[in-house]
Amino acid sequence: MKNETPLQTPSSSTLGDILQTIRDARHIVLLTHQGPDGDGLGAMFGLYHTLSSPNHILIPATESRPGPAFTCIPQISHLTHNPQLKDADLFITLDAGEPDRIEFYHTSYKSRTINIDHHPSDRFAMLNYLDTSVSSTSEIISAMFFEHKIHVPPQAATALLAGIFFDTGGFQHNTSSTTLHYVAKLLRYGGDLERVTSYLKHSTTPQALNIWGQALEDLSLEQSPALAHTHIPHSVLKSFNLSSKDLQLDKLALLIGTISESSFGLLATEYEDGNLKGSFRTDSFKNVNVEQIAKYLGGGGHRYAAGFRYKGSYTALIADIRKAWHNGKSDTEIGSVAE
Ligand SMILES: [Mn+2]
Repeated sequence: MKNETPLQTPSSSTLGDILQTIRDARHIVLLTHQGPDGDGLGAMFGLYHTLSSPNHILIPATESRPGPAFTCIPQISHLTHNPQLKDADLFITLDAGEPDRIEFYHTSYKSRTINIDHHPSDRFAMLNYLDTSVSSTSEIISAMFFEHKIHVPPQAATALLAGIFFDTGGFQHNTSSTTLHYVAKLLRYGGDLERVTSYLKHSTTPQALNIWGQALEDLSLEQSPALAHTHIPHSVLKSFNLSSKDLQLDKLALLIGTISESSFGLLATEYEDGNLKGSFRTDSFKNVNVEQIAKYLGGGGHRYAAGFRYKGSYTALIADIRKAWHNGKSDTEIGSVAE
């Protein structure tokens, strides 16, 4: 932590303070770091599409033109490369890191600047909201909207999904259960993740994303063991009338296995009434052997990916997994969780 300067104390602000300051301003310029990326642009356009109104002008501005992949962000053509900086009563710097990396930024704007970032950064602005524990600046903007019950239009939802997708490498790292919960909410607000992923050359069907969104909203985290789990009831599966392959449930299971607060993940699919198919996934660094737990349940697989079939309710299954875990504690193969 660096010392704050005594003359003008840069403050740590809440998302509520920040929202109020944005609402009180009329002419707001949105800025990000040089060579704008998916997160900086996603956060910018999340704000732009949500908060713009005739009396409330938001201007997303970059010096350089972003790469063609970012045309997945709706109306990115509204980006200005020649903004009217004099007229601005507020600047918002997004995903910026240090002030000298920010396009169009000048230190004289400090008393009119809000800095929102997930990088370690000096508190160089009047209001600063810094959280290095989250995936992205777009996740912070999503939190601000959801915590204050602000309606997020579909175009903003798509922009924020693009930001989160970009900074997590397609949910491969820094992805917490909160990140995925926000992703689910953004999908429900009409965010088009398919548009985002297809621009980044990963094609996933709308039906798959729809069912993923439903499953991720129901995600739970257990403490002991640290299991992230969700299930797809038979009624939901039937309504899609597609195979688990078409719904890309293997990718969903993989995604649940990446959640940072958990040691392993479970996706349970009720393929017939009262019959579940379970998929465990984990990462090598988490030091859990999911094959041992699957074996206990009559299945198999390998250390990092294993499956089983189970007759009974989802609740009973979770209880049995807990039992398997605690019985296996003496067997270091199952329970040797790195702390
Ligand atoms: Mn970022």
